[in-house]
Amino acid sequence: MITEATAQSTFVPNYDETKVQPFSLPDLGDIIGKKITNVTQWEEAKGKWLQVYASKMYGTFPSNKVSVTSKLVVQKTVLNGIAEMNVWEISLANKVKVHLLGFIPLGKPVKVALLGLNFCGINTVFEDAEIPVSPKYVICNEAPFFNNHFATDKATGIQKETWQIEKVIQSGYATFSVACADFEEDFPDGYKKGVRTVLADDLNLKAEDWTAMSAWAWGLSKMLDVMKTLPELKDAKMILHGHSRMGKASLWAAANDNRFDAVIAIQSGEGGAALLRRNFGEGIEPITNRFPHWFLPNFAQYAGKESTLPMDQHILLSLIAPRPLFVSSALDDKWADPKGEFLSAKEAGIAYQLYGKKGISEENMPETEILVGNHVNYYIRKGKHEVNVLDWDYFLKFIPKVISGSF
Ligand code: GTR
Repeated sequence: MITEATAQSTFVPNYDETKVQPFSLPDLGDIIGKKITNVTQWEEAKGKWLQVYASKMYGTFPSNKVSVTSKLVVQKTVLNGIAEMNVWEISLANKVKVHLLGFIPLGKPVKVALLGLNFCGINTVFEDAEIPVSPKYVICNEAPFFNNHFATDKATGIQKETWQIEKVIQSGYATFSVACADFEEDFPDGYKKGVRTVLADDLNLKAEDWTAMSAWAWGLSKMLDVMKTLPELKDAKMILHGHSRMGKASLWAAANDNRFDAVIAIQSGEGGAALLRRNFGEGIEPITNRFPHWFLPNFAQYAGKESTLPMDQHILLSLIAPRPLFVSSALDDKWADPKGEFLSAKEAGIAYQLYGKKGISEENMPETEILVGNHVNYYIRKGKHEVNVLDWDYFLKFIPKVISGSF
């Protein structure tokens, strides 16, 4: 049975650096009982850490294969002829229908394809009336764009600032988006109509073996299956990006699927890049109370006892090594604990070093709008919890380095 939140939260977030309790972080080698000094040992430890995350936090990431078939339902030239917009109707195991929206620059080889989950339906990402309106429950609910949590055709393009499709295309990159709700609607009972229930037999998993976070992460992998078949993308690096809860899912997806060549985790906070042991901003108690479907029920038991967890989130980031990683924060997004995101990204550098790559050498958090790091990048800007055009300026500085491999 899947439990739902019942307890009233008494959680009071700490926003005072002087009240952050001292903590020490688990070592990468803890899981194999010895200090890790080379990639072979780390590769062995990696499998075990993935198991820890799968059993304590995110649940199983499915390994059974399912059929993934796609049918192009919309194709047109957009943005004054510089890109082709496509919508594919994708069928998972001939049971679950997903819509993937993809923009491919025309007339030049594509070196990068971005993929991200959207919160509120593919028609919010770009203004075009031909993009189908999702029939799924979404967390957005602002009238007149949404009606009782269902997108209307008025929602077309309302999140275009977040996605910056035109800017990305002008930089020469392809960009793809899929709604998290196509895999699982984002509420505690969402699993009942999502992949965790409908594909239970195909994946040989019970709904409670995994979580919404794993369903979204696995969904990204299935979209990658389709993207890998597109001739235009045959030489493209595949870069995952995600904001907030979608940032958490992106990190978990990339940890499991190394076909993702790089990850941009934007303000992913608690359960994403931020250290769980740092008592600042959101904690395990509020996140598991408000979103019991995101994590396994046993994760909630670590609220207030974070130091007893075998892992912390620098290890999730380490699982992405040696692939380039970009962790980004926003100054006013204290709930996501920017410093906890920075420290975690910095600590993950240890895994990158095993591969001869460099993480972040700066000891302290950088000032706003200064990009630091090498294979692990970090930046914080002024302002709130959102993705904006300034963020994209920084992501677009990172992407050429992913292409060239030199940081
Ligand atoms: C918040 C949640 C965060 C973050 C955010 C979002 O309510 O507490 O962990 O995921 O939602 O996804 O925007």
